[in-house]
Amino acid sequence: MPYSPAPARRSLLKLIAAGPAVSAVGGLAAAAPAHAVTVPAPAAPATTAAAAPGIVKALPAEYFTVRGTNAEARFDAFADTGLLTPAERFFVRNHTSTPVLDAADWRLTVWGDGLHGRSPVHFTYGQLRDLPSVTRTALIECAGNGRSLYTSQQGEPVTGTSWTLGAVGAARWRGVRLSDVLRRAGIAHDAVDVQPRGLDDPYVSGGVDYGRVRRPLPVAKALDDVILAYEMNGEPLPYDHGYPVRLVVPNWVGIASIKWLGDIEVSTRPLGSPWTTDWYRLFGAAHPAGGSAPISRQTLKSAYQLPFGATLESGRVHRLTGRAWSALAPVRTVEVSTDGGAHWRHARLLDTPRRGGWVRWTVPWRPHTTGPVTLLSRTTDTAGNTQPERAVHNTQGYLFNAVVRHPITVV
Ligand SMILES: Nc1nc2c(c(=O)[nH]1)N[C@H]1C(S)=C(S)[C@@H](COP(=O)(O)O)O[C@H]1N2
Ligand SMILES: [Mo]
Repeated sequence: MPYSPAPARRSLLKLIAAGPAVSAVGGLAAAAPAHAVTVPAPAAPATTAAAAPGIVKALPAEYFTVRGTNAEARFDAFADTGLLTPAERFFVRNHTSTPVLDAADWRLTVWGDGLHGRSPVHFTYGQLRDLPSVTRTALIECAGNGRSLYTSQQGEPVTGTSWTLGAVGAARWRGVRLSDVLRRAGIAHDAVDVQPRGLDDPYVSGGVDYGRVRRPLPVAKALDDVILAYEMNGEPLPYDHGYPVRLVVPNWVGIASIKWLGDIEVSTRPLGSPWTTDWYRLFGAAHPAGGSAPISRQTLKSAYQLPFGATLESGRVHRLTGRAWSALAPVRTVEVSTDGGAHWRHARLLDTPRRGGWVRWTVPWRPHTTGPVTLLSRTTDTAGNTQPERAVHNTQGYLFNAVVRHPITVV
């Protein structure tokens, strides 16, 4: 019998009393709980903040572009960040709105026929914090990061949030291994899938209620490197990033990293959800009828930390910078072209490449003529994956991996 999270578990506090505007930013911020247990500090409102319904933190226009219920980080502005993306600069992808939960009455329920005892097992926040902790740096990148380039660069229509390149960030996550939690809950040898589910509101689109955000993971991945994270860059998770506990699924598409974790089903039969059937498969002419298998790993990318349409002065040396990353293997090289792809040279890597992390790179360039220029960058990883000239189209615009054509003007 499917387990349903009790409404009492969702600490919406005074929000419900506040009326129908439960997801209003002001309402959420105003209702930030004053409870004990490490509660993230609400961000100070910025004067330049744009409105994104349901996002708690401030979204200053110099750092974010609001896209519906989501906030994209400005990739060019990553130039002043290090290897870790500060939490207040991290993109937010919300299907509905950020629930303001209270760690003190939060419970994780692990349930399903894939447990020895077959009855649900509960963990409080305190119990999770008492388990051995692990810390690791991982990128979270939306499957649709770069989606708008299918259209702007390849002339192909796609559906979904029109991200440019900023639906990605790197953080140092601390939490407990999902494998430790599943073993303590009594996962059976014949379990094949686990399905984590969020406590945010059910996702309703086009009049269809798809239920709470959830997506199955094969047991092999679940027992490998997945973390139930309660800290991001040394602080409690911010509300928008899954407080009190989220999944972090390294190298997989962002949707796997379920925020505001409420329960995990453990099953002896393969599980599905709209997030593996309707979405997060590759549909279109280049793919099997009915779509590909559900997508899992992210791909590789590189990009300049420069606004699209930037103007650079002719006759002086510019230190161009960017980042490159691959979920498949450590980055090996980054090549750049400042003449639309006719000539390529190597950029200098500033960090030690690591699978699932990014490297910063730099290259000096002295333009001699004026006018429009297309800057290109192309990364290759140690497994031999390289960014192609064109990404293979899919109707929902996932896994864009092509060389980005970055327009600038030399004046
Ligand atoms: N519960 C829940 N988990 C979620 C989502 C969501 O809307 N609800 N969005 C997913 C998607 S599509 C992505 S890309 C990542 C984004 O994580 P972030 O908002 O912390 O950057 O969270 C994932 N986890
Ligand atoms: Mo995503």
